[in-house]
Amino acid sequence: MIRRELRAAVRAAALILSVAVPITAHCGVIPLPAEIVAEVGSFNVGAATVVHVPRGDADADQAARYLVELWTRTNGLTLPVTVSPANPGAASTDSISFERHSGFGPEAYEINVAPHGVTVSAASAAGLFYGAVTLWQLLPPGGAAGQIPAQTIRDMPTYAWRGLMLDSARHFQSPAFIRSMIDWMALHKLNVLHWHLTDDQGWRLEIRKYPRLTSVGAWRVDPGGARYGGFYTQGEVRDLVRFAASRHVQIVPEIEMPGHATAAIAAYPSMGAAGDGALRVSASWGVHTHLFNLEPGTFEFLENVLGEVLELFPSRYIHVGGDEAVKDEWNASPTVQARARRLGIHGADAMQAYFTQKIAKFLSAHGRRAVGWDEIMQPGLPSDAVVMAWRGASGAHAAAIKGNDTVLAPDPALYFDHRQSKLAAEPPGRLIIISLEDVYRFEPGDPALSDLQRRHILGLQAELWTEYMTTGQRVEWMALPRAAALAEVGWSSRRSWPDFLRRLVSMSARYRALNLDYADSVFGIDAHFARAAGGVSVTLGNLSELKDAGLDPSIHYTLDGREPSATSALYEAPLTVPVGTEIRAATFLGPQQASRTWSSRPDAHAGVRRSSHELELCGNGVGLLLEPSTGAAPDAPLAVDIMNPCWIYRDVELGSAGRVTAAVAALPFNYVGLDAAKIRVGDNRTPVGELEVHVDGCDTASLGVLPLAPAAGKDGITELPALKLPPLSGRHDVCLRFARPRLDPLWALDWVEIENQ
Ligand code: TNX
Repeated sequence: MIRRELRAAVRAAALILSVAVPITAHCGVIPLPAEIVAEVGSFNVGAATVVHVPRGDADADQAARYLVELWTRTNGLTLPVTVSPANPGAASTDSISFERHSGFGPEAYEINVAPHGVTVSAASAAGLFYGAVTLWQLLPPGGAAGQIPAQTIRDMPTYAWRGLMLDSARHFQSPAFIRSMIDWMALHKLNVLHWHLTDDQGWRLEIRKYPRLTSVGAWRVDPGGARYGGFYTQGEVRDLVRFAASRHVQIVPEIEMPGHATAAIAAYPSMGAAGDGALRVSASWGVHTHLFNLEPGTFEFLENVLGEVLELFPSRYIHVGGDEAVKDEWNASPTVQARARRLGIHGADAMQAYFTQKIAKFLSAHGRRAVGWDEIMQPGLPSDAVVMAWRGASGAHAAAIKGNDTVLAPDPALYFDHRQSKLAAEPPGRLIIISLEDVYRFEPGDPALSDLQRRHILGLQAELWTEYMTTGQRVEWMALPRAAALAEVGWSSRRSWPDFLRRLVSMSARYRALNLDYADSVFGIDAHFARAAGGVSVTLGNLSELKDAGLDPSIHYTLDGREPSATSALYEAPLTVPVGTEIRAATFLGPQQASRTWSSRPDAHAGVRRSSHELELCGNGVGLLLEPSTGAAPDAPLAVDIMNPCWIYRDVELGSAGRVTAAVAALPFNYVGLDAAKIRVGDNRTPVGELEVHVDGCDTASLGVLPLAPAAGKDGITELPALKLPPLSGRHDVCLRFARPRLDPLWALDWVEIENQ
């Protein structure tokens, strides 16, 4: 009691001296806390600091130990955790105290940093935990001691659901990766891991009653002939669920139905609508047509599966998919049609509604709530079902008006399978750019909703679909730091893009200390080469976005192989260097290095060679960044529109006796559900096909072709023999397109060189 009065007095005094700082860079906290009041002085953290927790308070003890663990990992500082002394007066010097107080919201906390001590107060375990996470970030990363400016932080989230969806079906990640992901989610105060465990390409959850779901459904044969797969045992799942609870992350499992069910039906063909015993787990991407049927035995099967799911996952929410259920098989199946007639259901959409309602009722009866993709919004949807809006935000709007809870998860803004910049360093993914800033500027608020309706928006979530993310490491790159932007949108009531970028520099240092493979795209170096007298002209860039945000970035570089620092040469204008010179460069904000170090040693091809991702695509069908899975690897993934493998190289000087060389890859065409009839094939002149070269348009008579025969049947990247161009002059747009006998293989361009003597 005395303690509290004392604190109130200190606070009142501090208020006189303090200014409610706008958003300031002194705090490296992401997501930005709701309120920060700066005060006078600072608290020294160092080896003498002690962390106190109330006797018998296991939650406070856990939060305190997490703080200590984080400082050990990022600052090499390990502090003792002890029970608070009975006489609080004796504790205040050099101590950090976790305290339990009422009057806080479910995830809210307060941190008071004063020169004589720090207190972290909250009512709940989650509040104490988030207080620890914030306090961890108040100490600059790196040193084993430091100062935290005196301040009071009062914080709570805007939204309760701050999630990431991980697709473990298309590619499988190890339990160790999932554990690490839960850990770094918690560092961003993200609290829902929506775990996409089943799909056409794999069933990844052990179900004791149906062993074929994993013995058959967890394995596929990939295009190259390799068997690919894996699944999580129930023991592994229990461990992960327990670990997630300790990080205040709720795992919401997803079992897809009635579509995205190929793997399950391959394991148990009688559950399928087409009765196809020959169905295999798919190794193709896209929308498949295989659906579960509506027989009583199928619902019994699904309810038994869900029964085991409920035993494993304590989450109140269970996701049952519902997206992209193309109804061809239902429409074509006499059995399904007969069942629908008996049930008095008319039309395929009504059948899906029946499906969802039956499963949602089963979950309600077990005290859980169904979550589904926005296609579940059909007449009769139970009011406790949660709609996950992915086809834009309109599904969330409609759900809120109807009175259903909803989560914003829209494509493309929150689909992290899109690349995040045009830099060569981006791994495979979808070609549309969803930058860090795009995520940061995502607006979850919907002014058209009433207050009552707005309460149905539980929060937001980003999706990590893994068709093109073959490893956990790549998932990490695609997720970070966009998950940091997502976290700030979901948590913070105020936002500032420039300030976020400044705080991200500290956060990046923490990512490095935690060994996380994050993307530095927003700060990364964009390099362009051109041939010049005396060697290669090098242009370094990518600062405009940072400058637009009002920051003052600079690029420093070295030419002697040494690491660049803030005192290395300042890049001001394109440099000309001899061929073979090693250039190292990085982006700096003041003295702090913001990007990773970029390096290159331009060879004789630099300035002439253009990679596919530096060319324009002829159309905008389905743009992807792809790479061959075996054989010679490209420098960067290949940019290709799979509907139209065709590229434009703008404004090339074409003198006489020009030469075109190119490197290509034969990639598997493993896509379904596309309008394949629209893809031009059969226009080849030789059996394998050729790369056609046109100028001033793609429909002009081609100037010549590079036959693909030398690359046929080869893995990886193959350089084709050069094509001599007829005499030409002036600057032209050059179009390169593949003429080929069939869809598979999908020919893709890695790079092209156009030289003229
Ligand atoms: C659509 S979004 C899907 C996924 C794909 C994704 C690729 C949704 C509910 N379904 O099956 O992985 O596009 O971005």
